[in-house]
Order: sequence, then C-alpha cells, then structure tokens
Amino acid sequence: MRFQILTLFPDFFPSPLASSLIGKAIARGLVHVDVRNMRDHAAGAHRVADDAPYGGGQGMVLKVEPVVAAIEAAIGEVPGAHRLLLSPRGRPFTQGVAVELARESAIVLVCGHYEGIDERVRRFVDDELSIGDYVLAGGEAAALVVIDAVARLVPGFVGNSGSLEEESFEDGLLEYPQYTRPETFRDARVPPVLLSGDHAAIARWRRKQRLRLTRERRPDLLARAVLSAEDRRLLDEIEREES
Ligand code: JCQ
Repeated sequence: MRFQILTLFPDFFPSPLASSLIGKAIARGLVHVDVRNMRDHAAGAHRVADDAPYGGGQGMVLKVEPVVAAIEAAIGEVPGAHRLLLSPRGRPFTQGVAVELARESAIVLVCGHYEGIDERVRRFVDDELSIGDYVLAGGEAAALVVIDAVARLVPGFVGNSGSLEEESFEDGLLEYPQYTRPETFRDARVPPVLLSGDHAAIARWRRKQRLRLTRERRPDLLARAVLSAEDRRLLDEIEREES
C-alpha cells in the first residue's frame, strides 16, 4: 500500500510515521509513504503557494496551480492512485470508508491549509474526506488519521488478523471493557466473571457490556447495529436493571 502526502508542511510527518505500528509496517515494506512539498511546484523565485481571496475577506487561499501540479506529479509517479482531499466539507471518514480505501493500492492525500483551497482544485481529486466536525489548522493531522486507519487493515500489519470481523467493523457496537493485571487496583476489582474460566459466561458478559455501552453512549450506532434475538434479550435485561 502506497501513500503520497502533498503538503506545505513536510516536517509534520517524519516522527509520527516513524513511531508505533505504522513505523514498523513501513520498515517491513508493507506500507510506503512519500511526503511531497507542494511549494516545490509553486512558481517564481519565492515559490509562493498562497494568495489573497478574490472578493476580499480574511486570510489566504492555497493557490490552484501548485496543488494541481503536485497532484499531477504524484499521478505521474503512481498512475491510477486514488486522490483524496482532506477538508471539513468532505464526506465523513468512517471505518467503512477505511475498508473501501484499503482496497486501493495507492492513495494521494492533499493537505489543505489557510482559510481554504482554491475551489478549482476539487475537480482534480476523486473524493473529499472529513475526519470530523471541527476545523484544523491544516489537513496534515487528518492525513495521518486516514493513513493510520487504512494501513492497519493491510494484510500483515501487526495485530491485523485479517479477519472479516475487523474489516466489516463487525456489528457496529462499541467494544467491551478490557482488564489486565493486577486483579485489584486501589479497590477497583476486575469483574469476577473474567477470572471464572467460564468462556460462555465471559462471552455473554462481554456482549452485554458492548450493548450497554453502545446504548448509553452511542444510541445512533445502536439504532443501526445488527442485533440477534439474544442481543434483544440482553437489552431487555439492561433496561430492567436500570429501572
Ligand atoms: C479535515 N475535518 C477537519 C482546513 C480548509 C481544504 O480546505 C481546508 C482544509 C482544512 C484542513 O482539514 C480540516 C479537517 N477533516 O480542518 C480548512
């Protein structure tokens, strides 16, 4: 899997990409990341990549020519790469989108900046993605989020079993609570069922915790979750325990 990041701030990337499991995947050759400075495609001795907005207003706008030249250079290197623009206006980035993107062999990530990017850039990308409803100073952190979520789905990535469960985001429920040693920490005990060795009881407890947490914290996810008859029974139990 190959990523090309197009940015005005290439210094943003080396240490996050060298760290953790992404760094390991890069070192193993499973994932390849190139960082390209769009300023190298800007014209003139001063390589100016931004300009004042037509019509007036605050701040600066990223110019269309250096961005499109950088996209075209990236496609010249990797023909057929999927081109993405990160922006608050994009299609919401979800696990489902990460699964779709993991099927691509190459992805170009364009990092916007300033008050925005010249609108005419948009016809030179395949999709525009938002990682959430907030405004970042630039698209760099968003590009790292997308790379992290997609790269971990690449077969061979550490901890990726390549299971169907993982790839479908399973059933759309939040995960159950996890514990490890010690058994007691400042009066907080590990739930006894997890020490019981009763695998069926543990599986039931975990499922119920997932339903309880999703109901409490993310009713929007619960409404769309795939639930069995047993899940409905567990949800009834949870409701009865509450009242
Ligand atoms: C991405 N959620 C927020 C900021 C304009 C392309 O135009 C712009 C891009 C950015 C950077 O991205 C984000 C973002 N997902 O802020 C302003």
